[in-house]
Parts: sequence; C-alpha cells; structure tokens
Amino acid sequence: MHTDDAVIKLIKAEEKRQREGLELIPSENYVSRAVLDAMGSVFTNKYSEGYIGKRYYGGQENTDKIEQLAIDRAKALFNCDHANVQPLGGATANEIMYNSWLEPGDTVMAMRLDHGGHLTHGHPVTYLAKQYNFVRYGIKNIETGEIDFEALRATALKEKPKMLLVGFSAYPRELDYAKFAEIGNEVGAVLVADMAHISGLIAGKALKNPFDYGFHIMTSTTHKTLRGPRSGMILSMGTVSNPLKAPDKTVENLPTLIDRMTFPGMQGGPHMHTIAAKAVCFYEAMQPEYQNYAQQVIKNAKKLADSLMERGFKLITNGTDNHLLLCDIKTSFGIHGGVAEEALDAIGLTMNKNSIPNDTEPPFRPSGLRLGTPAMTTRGLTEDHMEQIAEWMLQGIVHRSDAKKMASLRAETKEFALKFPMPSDV
Ligand code: DSN
Repeated sequence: MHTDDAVIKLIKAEEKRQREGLELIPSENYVSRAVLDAMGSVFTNKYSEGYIGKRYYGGQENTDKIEQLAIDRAKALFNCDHANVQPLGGATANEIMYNSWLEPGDTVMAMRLDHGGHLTHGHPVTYLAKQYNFVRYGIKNIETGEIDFEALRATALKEKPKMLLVGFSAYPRELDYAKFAEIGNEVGAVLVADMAHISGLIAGKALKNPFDYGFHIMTSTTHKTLRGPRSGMILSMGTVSNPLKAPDKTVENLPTLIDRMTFPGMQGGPHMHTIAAKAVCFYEAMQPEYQNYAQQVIKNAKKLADSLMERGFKLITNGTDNHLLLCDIKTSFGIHGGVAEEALDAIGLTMNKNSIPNDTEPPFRPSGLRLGTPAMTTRGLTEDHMEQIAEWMLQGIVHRSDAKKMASLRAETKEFALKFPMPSDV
C-alpha cells in the first residue's frame, strides 16, 4: 500500500517523462525490471561493514553470497584479478582509487578537462586537486581526436607521475592503451583507466579492454553503458590478501590496498541492495545478446554522427568510435549549447550542454552539446531511426522560436517514443 502520494506522483511523472521522450544523454540508460527489483529489495535493510567472511555484524549468510556473485561476475566480465563492488558511485570509486596508491602531493597525469576529462580527474574546484598534483595531457588534433603522445611523454619524463590516468566523459574516440602503457611503464606510473562511460562497451566486447594492455586498475560507474544500478566499482590486477591487514605499497598488493581504502578507509556499510543489482547487471552483460547491444550502440552513434554532419552539425573529431557525440553548436548554428539543450528538451529530445576542446565560452554557457545512443539502443532503436533523430534535432534548433512548430515536433517525438517500450515494462 502506498503511503506517500506526493512521492508516488513524482515517480509516475518521471516514468512518463522517460517513456515519452528520447533519452540521448550519453551517460544515462534504462535498466531492466530485474535490476529495479534488486534495488528495491530487502537487502536495503542490511548492514554489512567489512568483507565476505569478515563482517562486523551478524546475519550475513545472504549478503556474503550476493557480494561474492557480484565479484565473480565482474571479474569474469572484465578479465581481471579483483573486483571491489562496494564503492557507492563513480566519483567515490576514483577518490578511493587515488587514496589507495598515492600520498598527498603526489603527481597524477590525466586528460585535460576541456579535452574530455572528468571533474574527478583533478578539476581545480575539487578537493582532490588540493590533495594531489595533477598534470595534463590532451588532444593534438581536434579534427581527429588524436592524443598528443609526444607532449604526453615529455611531460611524463619531466614530472615523473606516480599515476597515469586515462578516461573521459566527453571524448568520442577509442584510446590507444598500448601507447599510454608504454609511456606509463617508462616512468614507473601505475596505469589507471576510468572507464565509467564505456565499461558496458568493454564488457560487450565492442571496445578494447585496458587490462589487455597492462593496465593495473579500472574504475567505473555501473549505470551508464553497463545498464546497472547507479553506483561504482574498482577492478584491479594483483594478489588479493586479507583486507584487514595493512600490506606493503606494491603494485602486486593493489587489490588489498583498494579494499582497505574502501572499507574502513573511506566508506562505511556497503549498499547491499545496490550490490545485488550490480550482480544482476553483470549477469545481463554476460549474456550473448548484450554483445549485440554494445555493438548496436556504436553503430547507432556512427549513423547518428553521419546524419547530423549531413545536416550541418559540426562534430568534434568529425565522428565517433564509441557511444557519444560532441557537437560544436556555436560554430554550427551560432548559439550556445544550453540554448540547443533547452530547445531540444522542449521537443522531447534530452541531451546536455558541454564544453568543447579549447572552448572560449565558460562551462555554464559552453559552445557544445553532448549526446549519445546507449539509452535509445536499449529502447530498441537501430541505425534506421538515426536520420529521423538528426532531422528532429535540426528542426528543433531551427524552429526553436516557433511555438506551433515546436508543439507539432513534440507530438511527433512522443508518438515515436511510445512505440519503444522501456525494458522495465516486462
Ligand atoms: N556525470 C557523468 C557524465 O554525465 O558524464 C560523469 O560523471
């Protein structure tokens, strides 16, 4: 029985918004009924500080099993030695990861934030930037997205980072992990991949796995392309030993260093209902049809990129290798990304304003618009539908001041969206 009508009303309204719209934010997705059920299960009632077989509370016969399932599945999916599935989110996973290996003042090399890196890769506004010394690498050629490895190597030799971090939230190209590993190894840096955006595409074998190139650690969220609950994880290579004893700081001991920094270092009780939902999403990602999904996400993104470019949208790097597209809206249409975001939201296409490389505009009023295909592919859209999405985007931007036209576009997108069920319907 529902006791809170105000909340139920908002949940229903959000479900309607999601169902009737076309979700194109590249970091969002739709989860299955099984993931939602696990998130809403009685595991939410349980405290489980500690690790399997070493908890600080009784009554762990089911939590131990569910956490072990999640760990085993994550390890199989990403082909690594260890999985810590307790981090509460992607930012927390990154904070734990840094603190496991680094001492205050240590140097980390990471992607320039305006070239696609993430806030948690050392943006000056974060607490992390006070703790560690972040130095940068970036793109050499904005037309291709090619990383400037010459400059990266020169900086690495000069700065001697203890960690080389790859990963992004707004970069549409595949990374050359072998090249990063070569330079990282030359300077003795631990190699970390923040794969939050693309871990589902790696799990689905549609993109390369950094562990195949000698990376030591991979952090990720579990709710983007991976299509699981809103949460995080840290995967690593090395030997797992008793997390209750402090090990030496060696690369071999990374799994134990990460476990100890997760709990008791930085977190308390793990969210067991979310860990149950992670176990479910890993199971789903292990099924053969998930590989079709991962490939379809990329096929859709490439087709959408071509369809947009044919209509005059300038795309950063002129296309994509993954699930996301970054449009230079200011160059294409003389408006800011936020104006386009608002116009397209009004016709049921959700995406987000975003900075572009070397943006001359401030982050809250950037020149770019970021979009992607993971959620729409989950709803069942294929390449055949991408021309139509691109056309709606063009129409929505061009006719943004014409209320009648915008209402008619909104009616069209709604009718279209309703043909594609949400996976939680079944
Ligand atoms: N907020 C996420 C994104 O949209 O890319 C990254 O944390």
